[in-house]
Amino acid sequence: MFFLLTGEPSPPPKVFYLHYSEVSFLARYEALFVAAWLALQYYHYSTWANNYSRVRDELDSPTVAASMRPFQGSILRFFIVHPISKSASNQWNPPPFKNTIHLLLVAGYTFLIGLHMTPYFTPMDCLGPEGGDELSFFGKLSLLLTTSSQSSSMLCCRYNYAMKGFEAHQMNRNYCSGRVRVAFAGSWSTGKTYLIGGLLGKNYSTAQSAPAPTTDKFVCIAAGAAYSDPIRSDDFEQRKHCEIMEHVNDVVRSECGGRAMANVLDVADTNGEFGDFVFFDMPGWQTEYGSDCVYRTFFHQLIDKVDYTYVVWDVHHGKIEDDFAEFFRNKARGTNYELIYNRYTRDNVDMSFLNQQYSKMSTGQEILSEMYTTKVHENNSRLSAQFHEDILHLRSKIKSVNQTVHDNRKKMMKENLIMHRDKMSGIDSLRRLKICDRLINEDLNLHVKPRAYQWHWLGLEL
Ligand SMILES: Nc1nc2c(ncn2[C@@H]2O[C@H](COP(=O)(O)OP(=O)(O)OP(=O)(O)O)[C@@H](O)[C@H]2O)c(=O)[nH]1
Ligand SMILES: [Mg+2]
Repeated sequence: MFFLLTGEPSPPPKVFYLHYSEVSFLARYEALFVAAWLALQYYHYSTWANNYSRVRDELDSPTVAASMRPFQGSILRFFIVHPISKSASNQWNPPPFKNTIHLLLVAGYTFLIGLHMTPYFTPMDCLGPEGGDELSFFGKLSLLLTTSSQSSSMLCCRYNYAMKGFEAHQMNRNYCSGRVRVAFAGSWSTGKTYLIGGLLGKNYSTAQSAPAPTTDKFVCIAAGAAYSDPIRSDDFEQRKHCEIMEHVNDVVRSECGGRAMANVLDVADTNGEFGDFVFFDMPGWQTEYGSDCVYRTFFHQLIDKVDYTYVVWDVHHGKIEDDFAEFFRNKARGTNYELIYNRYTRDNVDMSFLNQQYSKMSTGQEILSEMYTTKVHENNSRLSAQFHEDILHLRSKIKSVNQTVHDNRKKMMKENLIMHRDKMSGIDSLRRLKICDRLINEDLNLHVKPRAYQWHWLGLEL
């Protein structure tokens, strides 16, 4: 039956091929396939059961044939069929093992049907408070048996599961879980570090003996920590907020002949207001970075991988270098980045110059207006009150970025899934495809409440 249906000389690979590489086709006609597998499973099971009942009757009868006797109580009795031919000496021939094929086929179809059922179970690794990472097997098992609702890390974990195997560093994780990552970029000495200090309420600590006027490192600042200092190398709880630095350096290594950026630093800060955020301070862009593969790639990749960038302009010289502006060309102002006019005073803004500079960053015709931009006044004795008000405003703006970022992450995840859904392969591809489709159609939609997965028992997703 199995052979007939597939019509190929080596049929099992053909059926498995469907489950490996043609999953979107398989998913489209799933009901049909499942019905066929069930029918075939039933057919082979009943054939087997029928054969076995005759074997059992024979084995149970007092006049059991000599050739059948060795099978009494043996596990092999499940694999044989009742002998149908006799030898020259009028003895029943040893029974052939023809029932084996039916058992194997039943197992095969059960396996295939199992593949159609696994999509309804959350991947084991995704169950748990932090995607199940730190849980023991029994911890996971106890979670399986309790009802829990869907957390964002579970959404993320299911996304990663669906996208398994597709260029992990490029797209997985960075759109997914974790804190909101906000970078402060711009030319040299425009006040990036100064602004971050204003937001945190104090300068972040790089533990340098002399205060460095110029940022010479890419600094990842994780707020909400128990201490303010460079993160201890074994404090993995804090370090994980900065893991993007390592991902960026992986790309740098692969693009710059194995060389990586050495000037990176992870810093912890006690500020609790931005406990959901990670800030990135960067060296101010200088023209010579454009020709240095390591610097150039690190800048580009970091800007690409953070959720939001503030480009800080000192309005005294609101200049942006051409090669730096290029990193923002395909990004949307307001969604991916925003400009800050730092050291603003009423009389020092030259909008036409700023617009000319801005045009290097954008592909559109949009004109900047002083009214709709983020300004931070010069912090001098005269404008200090204004400065503090601007910082308060910037703080609430950054907190509102949170929503934009989470929406964006969902959009990117959805785009990636749509792009890759037809390319899934592997024995778990049907499961990945269906988890992927549920993410696309339900969980990743912005204005729909994510499913609560009340049927979480045993990780069941219905
Ligand atoms: N008075 C005053 N000084 C400012 C203001 N913003 C920045 N500064 C000063 O400008 C100088 C440069 O500021 P930074 O914050 O170091 O600039 P940066 O963009 O981090 O510079 P790099 O790291 O070298 O790219 C510092 O001496 C700051 O104290 C401001 O609003 N008022
Ligand atoms: Mg700086």
